[in-house]
Amino acid sequence: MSDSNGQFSTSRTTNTACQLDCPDACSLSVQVEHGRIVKIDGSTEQPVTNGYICAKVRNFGERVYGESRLLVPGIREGTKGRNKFRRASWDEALNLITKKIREVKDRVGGEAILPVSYGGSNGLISQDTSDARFFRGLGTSRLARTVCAAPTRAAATALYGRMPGVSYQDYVHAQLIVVWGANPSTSGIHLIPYIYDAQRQGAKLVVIDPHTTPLARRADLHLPVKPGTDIVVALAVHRVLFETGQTDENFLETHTHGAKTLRERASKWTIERAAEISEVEPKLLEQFAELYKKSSPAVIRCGWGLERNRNGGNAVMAVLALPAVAGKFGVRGGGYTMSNAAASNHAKRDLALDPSSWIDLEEPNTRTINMNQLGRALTECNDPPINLLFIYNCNPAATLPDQNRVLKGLARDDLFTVVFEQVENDTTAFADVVLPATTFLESYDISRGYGAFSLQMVTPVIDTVGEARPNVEVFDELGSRLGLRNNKFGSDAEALLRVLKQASPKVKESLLETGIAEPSFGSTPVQFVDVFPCTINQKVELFPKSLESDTPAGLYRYQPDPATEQYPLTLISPASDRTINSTLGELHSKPAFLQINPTDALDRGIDDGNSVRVFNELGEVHCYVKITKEIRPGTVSLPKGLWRQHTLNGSTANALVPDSLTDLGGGACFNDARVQITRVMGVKLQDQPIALSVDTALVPEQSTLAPKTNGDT
Ligand SMILES: Nc1nc2c(c(=O)[nH]1)N[C@H]1C(S)=C(S)[C@@H](COP(=O)(O)OP(=O)(O)OC[C@H]3O[C@@H](n4cnc5c(=O)[nH]c(N)nc54)[C@H](O)[C@@H]3O)O[C@H]1N2
Ligand SMILES: Nc1nc2c(c(=O)[nH]1)N[C@H]1C(S)=C(S)[C@@H](COP(=O)(O)OP(=O)(O)OC[C@H]3O[C@@H](n4cnc5c(=O)[nH]c(N)nc54)[C@H](O)[C@@H]3O)O[C@H]1N2
Ligand SMILES: [Mo]
Repeated sequence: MSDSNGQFSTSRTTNTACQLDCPDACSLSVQVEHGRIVKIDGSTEQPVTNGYICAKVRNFGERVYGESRLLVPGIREGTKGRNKFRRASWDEALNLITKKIREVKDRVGGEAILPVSYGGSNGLISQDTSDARFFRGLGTSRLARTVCAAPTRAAATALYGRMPGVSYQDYVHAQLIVVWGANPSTSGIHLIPYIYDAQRQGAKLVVIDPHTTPLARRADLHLPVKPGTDIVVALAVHRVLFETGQTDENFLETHTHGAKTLRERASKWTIERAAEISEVEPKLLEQFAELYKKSSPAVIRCGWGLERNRNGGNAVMAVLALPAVAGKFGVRGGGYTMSNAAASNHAKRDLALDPSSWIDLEEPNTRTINMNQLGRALTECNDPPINLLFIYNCNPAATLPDQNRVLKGLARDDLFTVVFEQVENDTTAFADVVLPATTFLESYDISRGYGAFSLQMVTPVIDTVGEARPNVEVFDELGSRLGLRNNKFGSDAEALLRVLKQASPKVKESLLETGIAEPSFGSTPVQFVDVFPCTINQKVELFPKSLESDTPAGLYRYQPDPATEQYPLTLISPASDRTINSTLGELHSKPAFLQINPTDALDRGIDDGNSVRVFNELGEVHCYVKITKEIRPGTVSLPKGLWRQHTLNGSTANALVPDSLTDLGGGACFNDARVQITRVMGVKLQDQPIALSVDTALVPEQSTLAPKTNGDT
């Protein structure tokens, strides 16, 4: 938190932290001239950032001052779905919202109101402070925030009680690095130099991914698994470990429960059987098992790509169980890395920063709606129906499964929808009222990454743009207007101080003075030396019995591929380097490409650059194709985070994604869509750069609230 040039000069550089939904949580240095951001760069406050950042955040100023930025509140004009609003004052907009909330609450009850937020790009102040208090006070329906990491969280909690993972910095100590269902070259770039360093020092690299990711290209072994089959790959390795006596019996005895049952469930997964299901050559599976068996330190970077299917939770359990069974803990660079936000049990106790301690109101016992089934909730719920939606920190029209059902729900005339957003997007298109929100460069927050363990201060570097307001103030104000007066959080700065009061003196002082605070176990803990499982007895629960009845097929049991003759291809949609989820999509106008393997393209008479129809019983996407061997046969890929403007018919991958739930945790099955593809005859990208047969009915029109030229400060 320095202001190197003094606060009165026209040019100053301020240190802050990135708040976006990425494991890396970079520390930033932002240069401001005449009140306007001119440069955003990485700083060295957070050691892993090491002075460099991704292009997305480097260019974040384009979003802050961009054409799509919401500058003032707006009230809908005309049909829903068109992003047409008339300008309103905050007072008028908040009055209308208050009136509607009262009306719905009195007529139907609080449960007819549903707050929709996810908050991956929000810190400890801009989510779960005055917003949580407000919705609790109203007794609204509750939302299960399951769109991401629900299965990985369930698995990591059950096995290890969210034990902190191996830090990026310790990857250089590993002899073997396994990158499993993660693509850090896009989704968390600061891990990459540590992996390169380790390779230079002789470490072997294994990548398990249906894509030939940039790391797969540099790997000693690449296992191009069929999506949804990681569970059998991991169980086959367990079987090898158990059958060849390569388990660490001493560790299993002292530190684990349930190894016997895991062994039993793994016993039928011979290499041959696993190879058949995963469609990976048996030789590669064998080599992987051998390499894992003999290497130490060995670390597994488990990502999120493998969780998003019907076997995802069990797959992650089987993967995370490997270091326990093989005895890989207790050395620097050995063990696993999953989400370190999931290490918050440690952090909460240690840093004493726990949302439940500052929301001084119990959650009401109202119904819970799984956000992955929002479309169904909006179109089918009758007990009572949802009459009022309050959307913030989330872009459901673009990011949730079964997009067509979500859009149908959002288009309901009898639904009153508030969207509190930074930019006009696919969701604001359906709003009755839009409210302009600040970005992380305009308000206070406390950022916590899920790669690093540290907490960081997020400091406003510029004044709020237009009439944008921080979440905490708006929910406070709404609470006041509705008579929920108690215990206001105040401004974002006041809320920050209130939250910091809960922290230990050491953490508070460190955050205020240096902008960063580490938990007491430091930033590079060794698993089973510095940190231990937070389960009962501090043991690894290799077979968490309580989950057996929660999983459709039972623990560690594979559920078969749902592909049919009609829909034989698996569609996946991993992270792209252009957006963070859908955030920043407004800055990209180029159309998206579907990646398809040459054999699948040939079978269908598809050439590079053709436009195709990708479809199943839920919907269809019209887009261009890129033929590439980098995606395995039988699997096709579209980027996640697309906006409706990025395809030819206004549908994204989510129009093809079922709203079925993962085996554990109620997660989304984004990588479990089955589709067919046909060529749209005679149309190539170079022939037809603009939309073909676009269904314009729901494609948003031009902006009416955003500035025509770049905004003010
Ligand atoms: N640039 C950028 N960075 C991001 C994000 C972003 O949108 N853009 N999003 C952030 C968020 S919210 C998250 S959760 C993380 C996610 O970060 P990652 O864990 O890297 O997740 P994904 O990009 O979804 O998928 C990673 C890899 O999994 C592969 N995959 C898909 N299905 C399977 C499968 O069944 N098995 C296996 N083994 N692999 C599979 C994909 O091909 C992909 O290469 O990234 C964060 N970082
Ligand atoms: N097809 C497919 N879809 C996916 C996935 C996939 O793998 N495939 N993965 C998904 C994953 S990993 C995730 S995490 C989800 C995320 O899905 P979302 O939660 O919808 O995340 P974003 O798309 O980033 O949208 C967040 C929105 O919040 C707004 N916002 C940010 N900060 C604030 C604030 O302080 N106040 C207010 N009022 N608004 C704010 C931003 O402007 C942005 O529009 O998407 C999922 N969608
Ligand atoms: Mo995510």
